[in-house]
Amino acid sequence: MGLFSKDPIDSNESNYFGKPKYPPGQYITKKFPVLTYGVTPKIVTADWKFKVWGLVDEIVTFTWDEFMKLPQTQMKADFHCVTTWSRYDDTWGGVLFTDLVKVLKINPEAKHVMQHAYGGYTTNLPLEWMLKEDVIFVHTVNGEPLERDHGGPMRAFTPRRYAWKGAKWVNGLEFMKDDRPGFWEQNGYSNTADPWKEERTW
Ligand SMILES: Nc1nc2c(c(=O)[nH]1)N[C@H]1C(S)=C(S)[C@@H](COP(=O)(O)O)O[C@H]1N2
Ligand SMILES: [Mo]
Repeated sequence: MGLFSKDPIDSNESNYFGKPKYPPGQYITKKFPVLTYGVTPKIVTADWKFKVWGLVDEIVTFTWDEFMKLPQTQMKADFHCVTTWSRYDDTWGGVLFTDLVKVLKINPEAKHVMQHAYGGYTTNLPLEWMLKEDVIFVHTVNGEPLERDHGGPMRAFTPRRYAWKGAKWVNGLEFMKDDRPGFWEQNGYSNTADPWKEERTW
């Protein structure tokens, strides 16, 4: 079998947030392709920093150890890449955005969030969508440390959106009043990125 399996899929199944398990136009893969634009940063956890700025009452910088002291969650979810492959039922471990925000002082004017990453990648989402209960900063996949090519030591993952909405090597969040396009959003990918509506480009 090649990279993509075209086995028949049961389109009656739904996922945990009520959407069909298999979004239109996606193939199942058991491999985990790497999609990186540009360099692959090399970050060790001892040097890793995660900064929160913009419309917050206090700028905060977390070290790795501080981030690990936040509540840790394991979650089964599916990963949809805009280039039409999807991975199903991996277990993702890390810190939920909803747990992170509990220790932040976000200004009520903040309506949008920019994820920033080592290497300069960015991606934007409305704060309301970041607050979905499955948006997670991942350091562990299926019990193993997240591989460097996949964003290790830490990446963001937004299961309800195409995967470019999660920054690999994530190192910060910027809270904003107005929306601003991130890297792929400036280069033709959809701003909203809903796999069930096939919002791939704009
Ligand atoms: N920092 C960074 N994050 C990124 C990307 C990237 O190029 N750089 N690519 C995005 C895209 S387009 C996808 S599909 C996923 C791919 O994740 P993977 O390489 O682990 O499969 O990461 C997203 N996050
Ligand atoms: Mo992608």
